[in-house]
Amino acid sequence: MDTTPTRTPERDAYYKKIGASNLAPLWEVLHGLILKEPRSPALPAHWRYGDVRPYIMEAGTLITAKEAERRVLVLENPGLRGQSKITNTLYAGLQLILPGEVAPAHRHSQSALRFIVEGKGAFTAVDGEKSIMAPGDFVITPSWTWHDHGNESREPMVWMDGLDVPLVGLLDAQFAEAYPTDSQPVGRPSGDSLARYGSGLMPVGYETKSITSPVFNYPYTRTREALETMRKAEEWDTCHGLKLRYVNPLDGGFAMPTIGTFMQLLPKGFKTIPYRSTDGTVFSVVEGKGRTVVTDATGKTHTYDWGPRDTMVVPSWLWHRHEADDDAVLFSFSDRPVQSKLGLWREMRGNEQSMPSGRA
Ligand code: GTQ
Repeated sequence: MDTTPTRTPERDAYYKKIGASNLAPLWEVLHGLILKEPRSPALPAHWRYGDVRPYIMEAGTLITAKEAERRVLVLENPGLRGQSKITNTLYAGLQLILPGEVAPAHRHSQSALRFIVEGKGAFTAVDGEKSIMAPGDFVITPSWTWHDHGNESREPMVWMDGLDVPLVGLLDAQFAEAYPTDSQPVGRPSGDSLARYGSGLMPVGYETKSITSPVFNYPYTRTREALETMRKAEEWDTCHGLKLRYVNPLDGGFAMPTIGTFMQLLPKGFKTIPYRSTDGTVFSVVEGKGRTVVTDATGKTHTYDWGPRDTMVVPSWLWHRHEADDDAVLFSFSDRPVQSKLGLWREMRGNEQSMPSGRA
């Protein structure tokens, strides 16, 4: 069943003939089209913040946020160079805003998340509300909402952008436009959406057509407190430690329709057992040191020793496991909501003894 039929002069002549009519024989390509299991062109990768930060700061001397529109270093998957992708479906980058700068307002059909890496006090304005950001905060820019970023603090601010650009591009469903002015008018106080929708309460009669969470900023202080309180129950998942999913309080679904977001705690000394899933996943380290071991498609093992602010990507269906040297907190995101809705998402848990190798 795995072999492609042999080529013969007659067959080749026939392929050439039908090729002129934009036709091609399926049997020549079938085994590359219908795979037994995922074979992502993406590779596992690790960006140490200490290596990347000098380049980010250097970008700040070369171009302003306004001229760049978004001054971002794209985290390019080494297996997908030149495509502005960190996985096959997702984009990620590190964005720098210096004190006093503004990244002008625009909107697009791609959904975006910001995960704050360094600095404190800059804002993202979404739909008339300024969200002041601090490290570890998860901030959402829903599809087609006006957004601009600014830094009224005295320090540089760096955050990771995660967008569904490749996915929306695959669907040829993208639109974008610029706002007439750099900044949008602010009509609601900071923290309004969190107070309204993120406190286990909801304004009576509230209705929305949006499929994105109405909470724009999930502050790290609350997330960390939840993890810290929950750890006392000592209910550790062997593959994930203690892993929480960000939710839309309206329906308990993912906070964003196309991107799933998670925060997990691995207590000091914890070693997970191997795990893999079909959603290629981007990790950003918030706290602690440790390592992640990933087995790539060729069976080769990659060990990433990580620390705070590092980024990693584990592509679809590759076995990986984590070890924490300190209490470690990892943020992650993937296209899981899309795969789940389409009935495609799968996961597999390894065993205690060993890292399953290759693609058994
Ligand atoms: O902040 O709106 O990294 O539109 C890439 C595209 C950030 C943004 C990116 C964008 C943005």
